[in-house]
Amino acid sequence: MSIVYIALSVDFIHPGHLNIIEKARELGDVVVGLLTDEAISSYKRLPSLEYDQRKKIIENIKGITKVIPQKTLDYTDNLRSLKPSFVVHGDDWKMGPQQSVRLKVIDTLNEWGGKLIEPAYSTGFSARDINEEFSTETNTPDLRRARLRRLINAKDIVKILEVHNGLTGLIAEKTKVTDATVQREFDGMWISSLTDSTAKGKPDIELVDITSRLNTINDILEVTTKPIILDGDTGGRPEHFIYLVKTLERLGVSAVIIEDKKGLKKNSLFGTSVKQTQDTIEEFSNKLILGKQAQATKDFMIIARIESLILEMGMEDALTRAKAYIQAGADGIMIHSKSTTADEIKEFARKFAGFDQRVPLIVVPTTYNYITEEELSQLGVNVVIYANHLLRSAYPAMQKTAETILKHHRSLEVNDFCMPIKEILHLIPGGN
Ligand code: SPV
Ligand code: MG
Repeated sequence: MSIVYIALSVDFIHPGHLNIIEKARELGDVVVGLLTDEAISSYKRLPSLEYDQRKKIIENIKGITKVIPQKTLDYTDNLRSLKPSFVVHGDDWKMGPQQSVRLKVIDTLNEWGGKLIEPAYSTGFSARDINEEFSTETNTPDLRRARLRRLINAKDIVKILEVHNGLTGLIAEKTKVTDATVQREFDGMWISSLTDSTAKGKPDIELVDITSRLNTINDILEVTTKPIILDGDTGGRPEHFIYLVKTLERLGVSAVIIEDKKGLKKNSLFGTSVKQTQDTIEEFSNKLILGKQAQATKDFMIIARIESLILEMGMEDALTRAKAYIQAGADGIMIHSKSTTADEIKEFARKFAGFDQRVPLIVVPTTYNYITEEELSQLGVNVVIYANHLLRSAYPAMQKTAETILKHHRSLEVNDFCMPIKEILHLIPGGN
């Protein structure tokens, strides 16, 4: 029998897939190249189901001989090792982002006289609508919580955007930019202490208590599906931190980042212009250990944030602390800097890459924001957090509107920079 190859990602099976599989079955023994998380996340959103779950579904479909991983969007490696007589794919990829992948498949098949078969791709419904519906319906706390680790494993760099309420959550959830080959979107959300406090008109000094922060988290959880990283400030007293860990896990938050400061915490970007005290390595490690012991799932992450560079304690201190916190069980290290150049972050990242025991590295390029995601990824950074930009862009816009109304004794002049009433009425579906 001839070998017939199909590549699938399948979060769910729809008639379009079954048409392809039926066609392939007529031609020979069907081998499915199941796209890994890594392959899928290189061009679109991570699927709701993990690779092994998707594999199980495909293996149980009639007429599938074998399921193997396809680790890139590019078919070449799998095709060269299998040398199938046929590849079957719906004709929908002749247009759009997969055009170049298709041409490469044709070239590769030509090496041994294989053929590309392209049945008409007509499902009668929108796979995209189903996908969006599906990701909301299957968004249990367990699935959401686990998604951050999956993303870190699958992607060169994970992109996280600051959110501080349901509406900004929706922006992080839905904003997409598409170019010729990929669709770009944010991977998850950062609930910043600075912007959560500022949005409430309060200073960023751990004054907004956990109950209030949990309300913000809940508002965001209700309308989004992407993973959440909470800015946990200092984590508070170890006895309180234990409760925070358990609560966040239960809600489906993926990670908490706590910083190694104690006493009255001030925002890091004040640096040494205000009094701030760094915790001792022993005390902070102890907090991490207690947090890890309190954790019930394997997926939740407790990330240690090092303030040595912020407090001008030096690179050696930062590196010593990173080693100690990893030893204490930290699932990731966030290294913060308020420098306007990326030099100290680069130096830290290079030395961190040489550690025997390595965990994901997280950075917050607010002051050194000329650096690109590509450069950060090359330095070995796993997660980049855009920590405050939605609130910082909203405030000047609102201020301008308030001033314009005062100036003109009416609101006509703000029309140009306000969204139309019709648009805001339809912004959130379900209101009419
Ligand atoms: C926050 O966003 O609240 C942070 C990052 O902790 S920073 O403001 O840079 O300290
Ligand atoms: Mg903060």
